[in-house]
Amino acid sequence: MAISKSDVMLAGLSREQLLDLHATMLLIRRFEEKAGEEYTLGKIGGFLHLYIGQEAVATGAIKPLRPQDVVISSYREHGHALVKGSDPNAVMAELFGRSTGVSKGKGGSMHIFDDQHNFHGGYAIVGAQMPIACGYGLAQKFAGKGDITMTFFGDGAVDEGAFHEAMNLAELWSLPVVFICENNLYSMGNALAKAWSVSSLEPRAAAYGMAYERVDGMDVLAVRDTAIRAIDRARNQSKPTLIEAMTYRFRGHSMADPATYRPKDEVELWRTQRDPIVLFEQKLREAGIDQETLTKADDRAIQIADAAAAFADSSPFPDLSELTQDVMIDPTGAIAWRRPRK
Ligand SMILES: Cc1ncc(C[n+]2csc(CCOP(=O)(O)OP(=O)(O)O)c2C)c(N)n1
Ligand SMILES: [Mg+2]
Repeated sequence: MAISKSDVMLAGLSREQLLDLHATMLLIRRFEEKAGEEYTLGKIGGFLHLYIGQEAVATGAIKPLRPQDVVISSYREHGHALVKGSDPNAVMAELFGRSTGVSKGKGGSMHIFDDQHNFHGGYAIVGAQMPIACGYGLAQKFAGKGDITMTFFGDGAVDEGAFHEAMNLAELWSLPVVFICENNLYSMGNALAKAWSVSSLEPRAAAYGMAYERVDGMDVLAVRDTAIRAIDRARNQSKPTLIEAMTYRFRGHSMADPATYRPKDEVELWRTQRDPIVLFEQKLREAGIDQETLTKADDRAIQIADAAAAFADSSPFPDLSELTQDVMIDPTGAIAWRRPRK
């Protein structure tokens, strides 16, 4: 949205737009912290992969999208869903496995799916979302409405065949897909230097002739700028881009991971010097936004996260009859959906 020159406060954005980015990062942070707490209390089962530390990537990249655009991600996806517009209550209820969850409590943390907001998963298989993103991109290209797909994955996913298949097809077929690798330097306990023969994704993009940009994933404004260029290329030229966002997860791989494989001073450095929210708040204060406004936004994020947990906890588990709903069955030999999509 264009704003008048006098409204510009920082990086071409108005106060309102800047505070929206800030509130969104805080929402993810406080939501994830609450989810971590509830997991420890035994309210959330299965695996739980927190996004804490990486908030600037989802926020900066997804905010400039339109509602019709598709986002598709990995198992570390709560933040992406929240930025795309999913209701925090429904996302938290999904983590709790309740019927009010965004996937009716049958998907859990790794399978958030919200058709209404065009958030199309939540994939637990590393790299699975990338060829699927190409499928969405191909459909969007045929539909000709200018919609695009953005897909998120980790540095571990680029060693999967699926990444290379997707990159090749996206460029070959000129698909409107934005690929965003959230390079947090580790895939589970494996450090990047032990996994990659090169130190950036640039040569891999070059191998497929694809546009590439590397960005500081702890700087929400830089991520936003980079994403806007890639979104524009996808929407107006039907061309893919590979973005490598340099970031760090502040917690273990999942709640089950004590993360002893990372040097303590490295973790400390990222947490204390590179926190994307702290860095952005410094910029906002320098631009003239007072601390009270920032604190109020944080209080609001805490309230939303607490309310989401209370909502989830008071929601029922799915009824037993739900067990056979929304699954593909084949009672007659002909594949049929038990509950056809509307
Ligand atoms: C095909 C496949 N292989 C292995 C796994 C087990 N696994 C789950 S997460 C993960 C690490 C992925 O790391 P990365 O892509 O860097 O994402 P991050 O967890 O850092 O966000 C692995 C190996 C899996 N889920 N799927
Ligand atoms: Mg990683």
